[in-house]
Amino acid sequence: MKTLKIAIQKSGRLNEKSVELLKNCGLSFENYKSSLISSVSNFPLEILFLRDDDIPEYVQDGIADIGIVGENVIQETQVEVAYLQRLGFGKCKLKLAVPVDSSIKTVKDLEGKAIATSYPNILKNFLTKESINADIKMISGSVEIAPGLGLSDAIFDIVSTGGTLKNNGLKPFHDVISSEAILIGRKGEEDEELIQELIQRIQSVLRAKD
Ligand code: PRT
Ligand code: ZN
Repeated sequence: MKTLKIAIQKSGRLNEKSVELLKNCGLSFENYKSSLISSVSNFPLEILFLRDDDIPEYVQDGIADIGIVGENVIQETQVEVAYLQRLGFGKCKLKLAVPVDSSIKTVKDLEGKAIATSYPNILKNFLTKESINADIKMISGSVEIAPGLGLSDAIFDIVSTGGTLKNNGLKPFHDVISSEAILIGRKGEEDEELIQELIQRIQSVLRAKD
């Protein structure tokens, strides 16, 4: 491998911290909002700026060698990638929540109910494990308004502070997974020299923060 390619989020919650981490690793690169690809001048690395949802597949398919993405996205896309390093930012939980006055109090109460989410695969796996039959309503954003509109009885969504749930008259009642940003790579390529060099640098940045 002559030049490593890393995929990071183009804009959104993980972009700034991903760029900061790479800069703290001593890597020099231009970070224009308009560019989709940037070359590092002092390390054989190219940075691809992508939608977070596409990052696991780009890594699995070898378009990028490594990537930084939320664990929630990795699990939802159901790709086979190697977890190289947990990065300690972008922390959140995927929770089940209902309107504050709902009669749904436990996971068992979801039997036969409708649940709105942008994470249908993670939810389906969870419900199967719990032996619950529920109607999964896939929506791509603003999941929190679904119960108020009569689309669903419950929601399954990302929560960090809980402020958005509260503002929409919802309360969480069950945590399904915790998530944070992860450095991923292709299985079997973990020992590649350039990847190991970058992991070493990332680990010393993370250690300096503790
Ligand atoms: O454009 P692109 O597809 O790349 O980005 P995106 O809009 O899909 O994702 P983005 O940038 O919103 O989030 C990127 C990643 O950040 C997610 O996949 C998570 O891994 C992580 N993350 C951490 C979060 C949150 N915290 C978070 N709070 N992602 C979303 N949220 C949402 C949450 O769903 C709620 O609607 O932010 C809102 C505020 O949350 P509260 O609980 O603090 O009110
Ligand atoms: Zn996305």
